[in-house]
Amino acid sequence: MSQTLINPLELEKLLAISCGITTDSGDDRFKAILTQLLGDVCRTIDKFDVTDEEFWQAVNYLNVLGERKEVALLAAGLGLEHFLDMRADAKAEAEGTAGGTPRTIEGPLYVANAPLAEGYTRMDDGTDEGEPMWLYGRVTDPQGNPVAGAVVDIWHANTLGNYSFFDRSQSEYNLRRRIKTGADGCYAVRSILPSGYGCPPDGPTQALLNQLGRHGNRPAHIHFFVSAPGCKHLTTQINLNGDLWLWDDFAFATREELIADPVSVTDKALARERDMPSPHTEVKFDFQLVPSKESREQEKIKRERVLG
Ligand code: MBD
Ligand code: FE
Repeated sequence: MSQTLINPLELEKLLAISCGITTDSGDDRFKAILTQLLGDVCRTIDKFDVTDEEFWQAVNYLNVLGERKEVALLAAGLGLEHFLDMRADAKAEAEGTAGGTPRTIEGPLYVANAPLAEGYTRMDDGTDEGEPMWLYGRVTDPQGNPVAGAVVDIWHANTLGNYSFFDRSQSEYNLRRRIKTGADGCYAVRSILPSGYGCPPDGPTQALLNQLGRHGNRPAHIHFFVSAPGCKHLTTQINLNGDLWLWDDFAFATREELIADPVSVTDKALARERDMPSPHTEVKFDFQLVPSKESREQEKIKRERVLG
């Protein structure tokens, strides 16, 4: 089984030509990376004596993955997106720029340009009879001083675990909003408690997970981009405590510091003050941003994103 048939030198000769090592044009970094990656694929085929049928099945799988637009979903499920976080954390640690609220993955379901409000807004369109949620907190610097003019970009699923835009049955930008903080650094939204997400059961990501004996579920969570001039951009999520999948997220995004407790609010006067139904659930989460002078660090990672 692990008897290889191919001489490594012959493989290197093939790769040198197929990856353009023997030409002057093209991009050297790209050539080097592809040589490594393609070589790893070839060595894997040789090591496991991968059959032609298996190879063409894999080719077809990649086609289906692309057709269904699930490549980013699979990247999350295989832990590749989390691996990028592990590297970013290690880099920040090494550079002495670690600190603030921890990052965790963006995931594949962000939509840019959600409606922008000052201080407070409502995120749900009122059609989903979920548990009303008051989500609020403060953006500060590491010393605890409020950060004014921070933009808190929030997105989350409905009670079925579905996200607007990708779920065409929801209204435009439902459960997606941006809130700009005032002088107190505070943000607050009225929304509904989200449910956890499950991979499309008939999709290629779930099919692969099945072959690995894994599930494709995420605990209930809320996504955030938090940014402000002079601060390092933060991509993160909070997980709602008590969820069955809290420590068994198929996308590896849970972190101890990012767990928030949903608390039942029965104080009628407080509900009235918030213009919320009584009772409702509140979720409080504060963000700490780390200062940064580099404009590249102040923005989210460049990545092709949907524009509503
Ligand atoms: C999600 O909602 C999500 O956040 C991730 C990372 C993957 C799939 C669905
Ligand atoms: Fe999500």
